[in-house]
Amino acid sequence: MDETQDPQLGKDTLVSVYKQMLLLNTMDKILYESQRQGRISFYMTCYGEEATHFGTATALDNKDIVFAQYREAGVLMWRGFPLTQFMHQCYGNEHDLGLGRQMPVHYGSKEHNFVTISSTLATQMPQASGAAYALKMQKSDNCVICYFGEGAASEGDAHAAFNFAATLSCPVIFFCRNNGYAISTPASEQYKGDGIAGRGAAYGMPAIRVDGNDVLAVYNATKKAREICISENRPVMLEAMTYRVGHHSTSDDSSAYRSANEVKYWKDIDSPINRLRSYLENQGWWSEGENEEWKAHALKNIMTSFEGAEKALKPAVEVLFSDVYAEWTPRIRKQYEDCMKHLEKYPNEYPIGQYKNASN
Ligand SMILES: Cc1ncc(C[n+]2csc(CCOP(=O)(O)OP(=O)(O)O)c2C)c(N)n1
Ligand SMILES: [Mg+2]
Repeated sequence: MDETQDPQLGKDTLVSVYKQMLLLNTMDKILYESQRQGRISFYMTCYGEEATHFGTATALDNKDIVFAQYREAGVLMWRGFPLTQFMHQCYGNEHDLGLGRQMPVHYGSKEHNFVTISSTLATQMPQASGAAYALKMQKSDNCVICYFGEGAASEGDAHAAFNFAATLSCPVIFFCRNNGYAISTPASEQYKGDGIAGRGAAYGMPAIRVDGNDVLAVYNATKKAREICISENRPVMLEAMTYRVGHHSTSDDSSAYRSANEVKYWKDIDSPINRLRSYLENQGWWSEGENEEWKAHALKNIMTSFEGAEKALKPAVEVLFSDVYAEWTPRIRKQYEDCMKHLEKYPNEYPIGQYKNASN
């Protein structure tokens, strides 16, 4: 390691980062398995990409606005989104901030300046440019960070976002997680050029490419990008080279299109978690005993939140119809009334006892 590049984040911060990486990993394991057992409908793991989450999150200000794709749960975790809320969202229960209207992992939290995730690829990108433009008009000292996959970068919306941000001089970090795959399509079939960073120059943006498995390098690059964004009022393209160790989602089986050896290399040899652990151990800041203790503690906390979320009621049926319009339109009211009549007529066909009663 080049000592001059060490950001000297100190023991407390780096141990917290490492602990959260393990916590995220453990949460992924439990929720992935729970989908396999039919307890939640869907899940996406973050395995292998932990350094991109915590390297950026630690370099940002908590008021910087996050537009994420869907594989960035660690950013939200770092900002203090509680485990219970992660679980409530994946269960879509009555405590979920989105009231069960989204698929699992589509988190959002106004309190944490984390805009709700949308499944439709790249829609967050022009929105991020717009939000950055708004920050600029408000003469704010904050910026926007927009996470996207190298696959999403092939969408038309990505071009619109880059060009608007560049021409309107908006303070936004476009953070590409280049994890090698867009579901089953390898990066080698997605573009012929040199990845995503190379596109920065074409849009008139400074660009940085970084080792996305090195949390300290991601921190340094994000810190620099943020500085440029805010002091010069312009977008920066940041490409983190990493690897998606897990399947794309629970709807995918990646053994159909990549070798077990390829995955093993990134999982065991070049994992961001192992790299940070070596750093901590070399500093004398972490030990095997502490590791085991923390893993057990993390699992226990996750299981407690998990069980609580599983037991909670589903949201009231009524919320299927609310929050689209400030006031219900006659058509929505009619749909609501028809739905309630239907449920009254066939009480045994639906598990209505699992749903919160609108009146309680
Ligand atoms: C507009 C649109 N097209 C296709 C899809 C289906 N889809 C979901 S994720 C994905 C791959 C995205 O890959 P990438 O952006 O590299 O992100 P990663 O999953 O690797 O993190 C595709 C094609 C979608 N959700 N939206
Ligand atoms: Mg990808």
